[in-house]
Amino acid sequence: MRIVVALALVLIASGAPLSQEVCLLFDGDDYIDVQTSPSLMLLPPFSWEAWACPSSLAYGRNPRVLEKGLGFFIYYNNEGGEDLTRVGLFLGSSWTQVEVVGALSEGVWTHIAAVYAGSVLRMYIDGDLAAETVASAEYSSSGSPLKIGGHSADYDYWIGQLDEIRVWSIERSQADIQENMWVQVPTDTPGLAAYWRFEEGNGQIVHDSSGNGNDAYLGAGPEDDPSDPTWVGVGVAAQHSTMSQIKSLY
Ligand SMILES: [Ca+2]
Ligand SMILES: [Ca+2]
Repeated sequence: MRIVVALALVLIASGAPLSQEVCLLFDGDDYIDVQTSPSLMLLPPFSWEAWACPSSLAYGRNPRVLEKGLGFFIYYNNEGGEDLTRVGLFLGSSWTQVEVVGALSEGVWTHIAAVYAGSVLRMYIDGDLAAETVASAEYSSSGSPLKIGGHSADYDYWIGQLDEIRVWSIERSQADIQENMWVQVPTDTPGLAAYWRFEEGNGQIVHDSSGNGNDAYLGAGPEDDPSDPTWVGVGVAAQHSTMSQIKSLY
């Protein structure tokens, strides 16, 4: 009976399932710079999320899933063996962040979401609330590019796969996160500021499926270059079977 109920919940989610996915593999010096645009000049509330599958966690610094200058980030910290996954944003004159130990494993896809509505910063791991903190200093929207796979100052590169990166101009509830982490989000979804599905499978351009035009090229330039992440299949769907989807709903 539990399985029947869970499958029903999957089916009522808003988009098509994440199946037959491709994604991008970042090998330790790869990145994507998304130039800022009005849709990415966010003020609270806003939310950001990604699927991440590290191929190595041995890197001794702070590999980035994404970072937007003095704006917001998701990264992994293992500088002293801490094994921390962090989300944060720049408030007032310093970073405010929350963290959780042991959220990531090599070769395993994990969903990381952050929500900031102007007073509390929350982090969700695989749809579960993992950490939160009061955070009420003023947020100034950053005009920096949104860098996927690296630190804004060009270091701390991700080693592994990334997929389904979404930025929202609204507060996403836990139910929103849980219901949509496994499915494609329709282009006209209210509050969807930017959305990279990484479904192109070839070429230099990752398209923004939000409708806001935040397309970007791979690596350092629009031609093939050593900083290009590599198209690989299958993405998120590969390591999350139907059973793990069901498990995630309980
Ligand atoms: Ca994908
Ligand atoms: Ca390139």
